Amino acid sequence: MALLSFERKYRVPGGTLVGGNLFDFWVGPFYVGFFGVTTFFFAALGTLLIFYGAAMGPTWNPWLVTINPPVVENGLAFAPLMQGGLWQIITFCAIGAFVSWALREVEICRKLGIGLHVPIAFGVAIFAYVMLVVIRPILMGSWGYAFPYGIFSHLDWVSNTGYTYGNFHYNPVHMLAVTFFFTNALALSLHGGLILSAANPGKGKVMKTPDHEDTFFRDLIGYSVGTLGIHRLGMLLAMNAAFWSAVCIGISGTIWFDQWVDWWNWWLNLPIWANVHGGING
Ligand code: UQ2
Repeated sequence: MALLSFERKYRVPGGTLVGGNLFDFWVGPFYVGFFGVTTFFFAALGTLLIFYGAAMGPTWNPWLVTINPPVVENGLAFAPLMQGGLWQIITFCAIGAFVSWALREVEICRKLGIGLHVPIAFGVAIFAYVMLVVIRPILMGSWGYAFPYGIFSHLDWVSNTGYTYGNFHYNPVHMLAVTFFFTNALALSLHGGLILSAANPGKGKVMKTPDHEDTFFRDLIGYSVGTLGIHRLGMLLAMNAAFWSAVCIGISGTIWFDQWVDWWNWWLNLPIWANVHGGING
């Protein structure tokens, strides 16, 4: 079955969360739905406001254009448009667009009768963004702690925020998140490599099967996680990477205020050696 006729077979009505069948239609290959309309609205408005902010700013250099949040002194109040108000509206549009996109995914899943794994995984990425620009700023009492929307400016924010806590690599939850990111890269490179190796056995030869994939890893390490298992593992690793990233920044400046290296003093202060002569407590 050609791809388009296959898709037409599964272009079923229903499964919408809101709006009944009012928005239950496609534009070309794209399902619209109520949340397609809201995604388009928020994305278009947010993008226009970014260009408006750029037009009001000192440069069109795409590396340097930045839409800054209000100053810290502004607290949690609404700010004048050119002093962070634009950032506040753009943030609202961004969250509106991301959540709309996730709900449009949910509607498509319901139409197809498949699980909600994709929107749930995307939800963790949205959570990480919301942690940075809403939850943490509110817990710290000012929108000024959120990051600016610009290529260089957001990198400067990450650098400054990291150094505010000494060396962020000493944040134990940052360690956990980074470990998930790296393990995710390992798992995807193993998986991508394995699939491509089975699909490309050499010119003129027939593609190999999952049996060959299992056998490769059983020969190599005595274990195959399996064709379904590798995707479960991938989802687990990716979601944990995003989740613990959100937690590691969320606890910085809200429940932990010191240099992150000082967190490890609990180790130095363990009673086994804390009061040993010549130790850190004399
Ligand atoms: C596998 C398998 C796949 C895979 C991969 C493996 C047939 C096509 C990559 C091997 C993965 C293992 C053993 C898990 C490694 C664990 C971590 C934490 C990286 O067995 O089944 O399906 O793609």
